[in-house]
Amino acid sequence: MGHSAAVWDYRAATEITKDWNGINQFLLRNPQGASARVSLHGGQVTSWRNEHGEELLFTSSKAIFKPPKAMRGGIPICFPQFGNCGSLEQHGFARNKIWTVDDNPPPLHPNDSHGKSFIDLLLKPSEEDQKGWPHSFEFRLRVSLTTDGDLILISRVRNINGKPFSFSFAYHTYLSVSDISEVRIEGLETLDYLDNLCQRERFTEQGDAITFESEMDRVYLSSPNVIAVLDHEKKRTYVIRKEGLPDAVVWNPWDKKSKSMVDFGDEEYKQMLCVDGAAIEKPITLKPGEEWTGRLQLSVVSSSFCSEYLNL
Ligand code: TA6
Repeated sequence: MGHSAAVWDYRAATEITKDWNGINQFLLRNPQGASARVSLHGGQVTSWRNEHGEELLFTSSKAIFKPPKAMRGGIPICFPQFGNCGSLEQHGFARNKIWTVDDNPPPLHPNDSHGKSFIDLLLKPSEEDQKGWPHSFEFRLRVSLTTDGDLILISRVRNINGKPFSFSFAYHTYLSVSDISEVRIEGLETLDYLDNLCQRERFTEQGDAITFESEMDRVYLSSPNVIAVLDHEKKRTYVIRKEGLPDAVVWNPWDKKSKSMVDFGDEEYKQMLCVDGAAIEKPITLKPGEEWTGRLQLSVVSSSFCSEYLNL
């Protein structure tokens, strides 16, 4: 009888630990040694490492790990409001909440489970939340790690209310980069964007690729579903694939704003860049019983291979 290759038990590959606030966090691993960590605090991904153990997400050395404030780094989730364009706190309340494990989520496509380490989380509004945002919803989040080391986030927001509601959304993704002045974004050329540094005035992107020499805080509209962030120094490219997320936020605070943020180092803007899959310009509206899905897949490829990704 031939020996079958050791089958990787993905369920067993999920380790539960408690952070220093006693909040559960889940460490997903794959057979190649890559990993991702997700906290019940905000359903926030707080780490994503490649098979060499290199951290791919930025976290500030001054990050505050004290709920309810979301920690500065990883992938906080902005819901049901992006930014301060609404009556709620900046970026909504989801990132400040303690989520629960979803033991029995409605099925996803088999491809979203097969050969992946994953964890399913659930957020339901508290009575307190409903005072500020009077809507009943179920927010299901699956975070998974593939055998290739890709990080996938699948959000499903269901309206279990008696009446329609609308929301905006972003995966506020803090990418770790070697030197911001050596980074370029491809895929957002010629698009219109709302400039948060100019009262959300609308402009059209002129440049071929986006490069950085000052503060940037923009919402690129109707962006393609594949965007590439090229880090020349590290000869690597982040390939961002998104579905159900028409907009892309690009944020780097640069020097002045960095100094104004207590949970961010003055020079740290050089090692991070936020590129968020988002739905902002046209809020998502759900009728009772309807469900929205927003999918983000992050991959890292060596820069010499990136162009073929963009032709998808
Ligand atoms: O567009 C990104 C942004 O809205 C910026 O304006 C900046 O405020 C950033 O998010 C961080 O927000 P936070 O509330 O986490 O400090």
